[in-house]
Amino acid sequence: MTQLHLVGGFLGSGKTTAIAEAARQLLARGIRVGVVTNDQGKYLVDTAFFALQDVPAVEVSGGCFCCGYDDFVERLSELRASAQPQVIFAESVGSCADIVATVVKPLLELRSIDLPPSSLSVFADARLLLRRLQGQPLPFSDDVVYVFDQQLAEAGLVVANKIDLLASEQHATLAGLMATDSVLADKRTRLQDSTSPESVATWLQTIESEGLALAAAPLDIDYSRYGAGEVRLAWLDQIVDITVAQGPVRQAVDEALSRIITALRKATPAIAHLKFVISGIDGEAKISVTSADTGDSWRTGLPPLVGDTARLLINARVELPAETVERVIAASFAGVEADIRVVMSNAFHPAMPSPTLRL
Ligand SMILES: Nc1nc2c(ncn2[C@@H]2O[C@H](COP(=O)(O)OP(=O)(O)OP(=O)(O)O)[C@@H](O)[C@H]2O)c(=O)[nH]1
Ligand SMILES: [Mg+2]
Repeated sequence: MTQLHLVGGFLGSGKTTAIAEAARQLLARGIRVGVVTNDQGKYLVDTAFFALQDVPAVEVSGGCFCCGYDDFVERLSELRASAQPQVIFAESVGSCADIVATVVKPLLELRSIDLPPSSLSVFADARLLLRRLQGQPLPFSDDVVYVFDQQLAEAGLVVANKIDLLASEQHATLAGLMATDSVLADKRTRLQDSTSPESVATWLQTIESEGLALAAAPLDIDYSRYGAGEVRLAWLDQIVDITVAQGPVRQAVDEALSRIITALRKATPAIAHLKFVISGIDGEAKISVTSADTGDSWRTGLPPLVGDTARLLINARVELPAETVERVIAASFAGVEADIRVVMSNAFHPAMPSPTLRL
């Protein structure tokens, strides 16, 4: 029987990182794995990332699982036929909530595909979750924070991720706040570092072994607030070629990324997730920045890029008008000494959520 694990939670919370590590561990045990990625956009860093890790991945793009339920079911069938996975992870787009009513229950009750989900993990960046539970403001508007809260409220298992980025004395504080929170107290929760194989192994054990982790009741959610939160976020997907007269192109790519990150941080603290796949002749790498990240530690992920050209796939999810994000990125490129060609650019705000089904 194929296991289907649903993984949700806010943008940049670490879903893909945890799934990729879990997939590595399963593959090492000889278990076939597949992934369904999901996004409002069509040119997805996450799908490219799973391909880099040799994990079979299909995508539901151009909308969330709930608004593209039929597409989701079709992609699941396609994945089963092509990769015959024994375990499937489905990562919902980080702006999506109400998964229990629109995905879990339809899969359990309608059986249009014989693939009842085994778990629903909802990830949150431990730094944001701690602030939220301490009553401190998050760098997003109230409607976006409403989406963050609703995601947690429907979790079967809450994963407070990136725990390694909190001081050790804050771990107990966070665990204590989760244990006494009116919404989270009844839920299974765990602190996780998804960059640690041991920590991900424990998550995997939890979702594999317990037929738990599916929230019992659908959310009582206000769709106008949820929709308002989604619509406030801008999506920008771009493919950009950067070429210099003589390699390595690394310095120009470093400068382009540095300018984009600095300019977006200046424009807003509400960078939900800014991610890049950088491809050069010597390999590919993913780089991410979220609102909780400061400084330039992103730079450590930059590959050598010894050739004279590199391609960037950019996925920016930021609380700003979409045209502002596009303008800020264009202005950042203008200052870089290199030939920069924008191959594709798509900037938009997601539509109001309109689920295919709601049970
Ligand atoms: N230090 C640390 N970094 C992490 C951890 N989990 C994820 N990250 C980093 O957080 C960033 C975002 O991780 P992703 O896995 O892409 O997050 P995501 O939830 O899939 O993001 P979206 O798909 O855009 O919603 C990346 O830079 C990861 O390397 C963790 O447990 N600890
Ligand atoms: Mg992801």
